[in-house]
Amino acid sequence: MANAIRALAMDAVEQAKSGHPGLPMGAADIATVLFSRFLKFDPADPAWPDRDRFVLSAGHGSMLLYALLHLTGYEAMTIGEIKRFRQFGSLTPGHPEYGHTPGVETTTGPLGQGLANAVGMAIAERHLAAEFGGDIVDHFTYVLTSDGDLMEGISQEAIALAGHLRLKKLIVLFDDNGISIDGPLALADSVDQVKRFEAAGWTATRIDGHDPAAIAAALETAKKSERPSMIACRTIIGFGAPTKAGSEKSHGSALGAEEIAGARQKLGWTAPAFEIPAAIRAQWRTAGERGRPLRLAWQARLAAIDPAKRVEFTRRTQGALPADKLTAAVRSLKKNLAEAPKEIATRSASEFALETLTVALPEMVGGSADLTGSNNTRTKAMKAMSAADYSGRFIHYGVREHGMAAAMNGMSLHGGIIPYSGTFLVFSDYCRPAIRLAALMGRRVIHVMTHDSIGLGEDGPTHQPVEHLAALRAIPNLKVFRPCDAVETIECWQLALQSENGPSVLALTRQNLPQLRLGPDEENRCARGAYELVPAEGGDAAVSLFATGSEVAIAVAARKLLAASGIPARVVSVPCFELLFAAPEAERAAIIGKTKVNIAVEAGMRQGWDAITGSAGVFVGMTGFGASAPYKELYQHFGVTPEKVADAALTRLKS
Ligand SMILES: Cc1ncc(C[n+]2csc(CCOP(=O)(O)OP(=O)(O)O)c2C)c(N)n1
Repeated sequence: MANAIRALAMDAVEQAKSGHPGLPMGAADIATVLFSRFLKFDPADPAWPDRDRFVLSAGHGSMLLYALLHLTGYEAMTIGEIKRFRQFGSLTPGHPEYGHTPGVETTTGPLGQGLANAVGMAIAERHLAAEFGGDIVDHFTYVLTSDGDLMEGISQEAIALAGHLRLKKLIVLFDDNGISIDGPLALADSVDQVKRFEAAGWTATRIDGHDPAAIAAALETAKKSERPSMIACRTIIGFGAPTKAGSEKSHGSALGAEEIAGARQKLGWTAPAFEIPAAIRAQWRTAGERGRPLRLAWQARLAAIDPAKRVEFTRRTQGALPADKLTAAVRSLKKNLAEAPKEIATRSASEFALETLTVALPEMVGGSADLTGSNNTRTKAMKAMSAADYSGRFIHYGVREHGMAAAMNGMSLHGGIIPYSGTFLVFSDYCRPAIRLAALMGRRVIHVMTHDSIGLGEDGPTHQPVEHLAALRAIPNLKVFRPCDAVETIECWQLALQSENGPSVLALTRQNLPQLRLGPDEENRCARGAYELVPAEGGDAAVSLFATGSEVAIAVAARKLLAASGIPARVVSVPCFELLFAAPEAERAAIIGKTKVNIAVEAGMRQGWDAITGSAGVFVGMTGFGASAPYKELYQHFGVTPEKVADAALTRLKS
């Protein structure tokens, strides 16, 4: 059975003339034992909520997964798809892509991410089991990792968090082949991975990864462990290849006809390319059918639980929002602000919103990378999640931004949870690879990122984001929200929650801001990405002032100065570029308007703004790094002030 995986991997890579045969050939025995005897799955229902998850963290070994999906009977994964490995539009892209290929649990390729996603999946499993009961939620999360996964820094964050939370249903199979691209691992690494995992609170063991009995025994033991488990499986990369096995030469290129012929001989595999002998195919099909009765039994258990609980479980796992509750929550929050306006930081406005939103949406699971008191992401009622109580809805991620963001992706992929986080905006750099994957996979994860500009003041340039808004806006399918006051903060939260098919970042201030949206207003004015907050007075607008977040108040003050000079100016708040750019052309043109002078105000870099102001527009913001000082002084020093904005408008009007 394992040789069927090896043959398909060799043949598909050969046909594509590119790909990675080494890992599938080396890890074939591990995968065969796992898929034929342990993994709870049903190819007829790839999204069954209580299936075991299998994450191929070493995504370059994608042919391992595609071969398994084909052999166990995932209908879509035909031999034709295997033959079209790495071709445009096939179900067999170079690296596994979530949402593209049924049976692929997460997009992997950037090493380390899959392992950290799996930690999130295992957290989600424990949390939902605590909430809905072990009858309905009770599955394992298995991960296949490579040396590369374990060398990446993110793996340390993931391993430490999993060990701390004692995620006993997480089992890592380490393809311990001692080879990476450059050659033997000894060139760059000498970590004892078993000791490393043990130090992080895992059960860890070392076995022969080509001995099915040893693999099965280790998995049996791991399933009974009270801690997460790591099984280091000593394997030979490219197992079976006569001259390239055990060498980096089998890692990432086609083996060549001669080597493949030699491997067939060595493995005793006589079938032609892409053909699987009937008896072996039948064994694999039997392996694929094991899960059906388990799924049916689970469905019967689900049908037998309290109907209200079943409805809620189904809603949660399908990712459907409780629309009425969300609308009511937003309405009451906005009513409250209309009656008693608040001059608060948007991070505090976010906390104010969360107090109500997290009650309306029990699927929200919050957290912070050790900045809870600064990010304001923990509400009064939220219990911390811990190994002793997985029902807690607040995760103290520790100082692990990257691991946090990747675990959130895993929670979202698992289903049943809308994860949101907290850190400083400047540390979005530490989350970026995972945010990019959330965007690529179209997952609803929400990052609360506070201290969003020089407005944080005395912590200085190391902590003051300047290029981060532009850098985040450059990620496709990511919504970057920068609300200007408490009302916009609520509206942006609503939009982030409703953003079913993509992640969001909420960039929030440390410093207090005036409430600019006054009076009752049920419309979500942030929904179009930008809107005229204050119209021009005393004639048609000669100047449009565009701003986000804390700089909107500066634009409003500049408008007043211009009015005093007899210049009518309008202020457009731009809480979300992505939504504005997604609006129909005519609507976008109307919002942007056609005044003689366009000025953008943002305490960040100019990059990206020309799409709104035009290249002839004026930008008032940052041109380099910030400095350490009280924030009001910094705004003066860097010239992000109403006076500078008004001066710029007057100068431009005269030219
Ligand atoms: C973050 C990241 N950096 C670099 C790469 C490129 N890359 C792909 S596989 C690999 C290492 C291969 O070694 P290993 O993980 O042991 O896999 P094996 O050779 O056993 O297949 C590298 C550096 C990547 N995919 N992701």
